[in-house]
Amino acid sequence: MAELRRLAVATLDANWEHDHTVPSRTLYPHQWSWDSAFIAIGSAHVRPDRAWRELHTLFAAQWADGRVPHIVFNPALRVGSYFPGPEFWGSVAVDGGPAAATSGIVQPPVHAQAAWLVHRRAPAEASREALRRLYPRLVAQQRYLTGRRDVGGAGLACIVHPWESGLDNSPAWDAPMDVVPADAAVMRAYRRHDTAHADAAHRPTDLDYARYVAIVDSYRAHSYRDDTLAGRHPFLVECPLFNAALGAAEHALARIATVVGADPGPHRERAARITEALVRRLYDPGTGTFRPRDLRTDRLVPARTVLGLMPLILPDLPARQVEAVLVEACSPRFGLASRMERPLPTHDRTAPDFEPLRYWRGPAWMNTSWLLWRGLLTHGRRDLAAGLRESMLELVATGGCHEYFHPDTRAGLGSAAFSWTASLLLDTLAEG
Ligand code: 9WN
Repeated sequence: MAELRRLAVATLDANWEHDHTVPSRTLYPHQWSWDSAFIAIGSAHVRPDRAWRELHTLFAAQWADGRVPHIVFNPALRVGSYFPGPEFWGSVAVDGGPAAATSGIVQPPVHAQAAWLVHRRAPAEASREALRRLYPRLVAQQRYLTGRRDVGGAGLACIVHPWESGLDNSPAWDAPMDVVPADAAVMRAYRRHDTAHADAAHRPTDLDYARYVAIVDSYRAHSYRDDTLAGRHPFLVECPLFNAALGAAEHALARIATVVGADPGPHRERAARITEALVRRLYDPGTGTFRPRDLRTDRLVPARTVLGLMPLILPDLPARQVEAVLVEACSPRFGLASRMERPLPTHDRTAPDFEPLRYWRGPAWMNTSWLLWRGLLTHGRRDLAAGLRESMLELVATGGCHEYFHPDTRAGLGSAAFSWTASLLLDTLAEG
């Protein structure tokens, strides 16, 4: 355990870049939104100053409308150090964009929960001050997502790009992506940076990338405006992970509000409304699963992925849905148990399109396991939480601080020194 802890701290230190942590020096050399939240949670155990710095730096790039961009670009890096880079997004030309160059899309709002966990780790005047600084920004982030992004008008936030889910090429997006017009040949005009640093067979395909580019092209052409998305935007989906994070953020904000002298009541009310909408819109009583809703067809997507287990992070998830998530998680599809044979995969192991090596289409990832682990603790399932924790530790003990892992052998895949694997390991170790 001491060895694992040392590896995690060394990984985070090596990825620290003056005011933020890069997810990976090779593959992702800028600052990413939900990575920074996960990184702050682990950094709090060893370098609390950096944990707060990480969050402040990210929120300094918040847009006037409240959106927190999914990438904040480091201007010191050479052009071409990541695709798609700042010139592709063109954020500096958009009204309401920050001074820093950023992307124009968001990622799951796990930041309020991160801020709360960082504070709870060592509550002191400095951390209360940090919460006072962040609170209005976190509230603005929620207002953006529950307001402008409620494209379906039913009380949930809609994602406008698979990158916004954080699980970019999950089989959950296959059905909505199939109808996005694109030609893989478009990618000849660009240079993918990821396949120069990772095995192309473990990454999204060129056709996936052609569609990613087409969706951004469409959003950017409308200056990243959200008011007329319905009817014109090629990808509009309500995601269970994203919306579970949205609800959990209101619970965290209620706690933060009591520390900073604000009223927790409205946060609790909003949290209850989000949970109710999530159950109403994304829970399918027929299969007992949560699945994303494609707003263009108004249907739940067919794939059963790890996204469907994420509503467990909501403390007010009704008992019936808690049980349903546990049945799905403990089934052969995901293999959760108090003694786990294999790590938690990101896709249904029994599905014909399960791919053990390709990114979010099967491999085990530390963040989805960590979210489920936190959810199990929230709902008092200590036996299953202990089993999952054991399996997460084994994963890193076998594969190192890799980005993702083979779901059978636990061999490390992707980047070899990945920040959130390291930081969430530190958090997992601390709760032993
Ligand atoms: C696109 C940084 C990010 C993570 C995402 C992960 C991957 C980017 C990419 O890396 O996405 O945002 O280039 O593939 O899918 O969850 O935040 O670690």
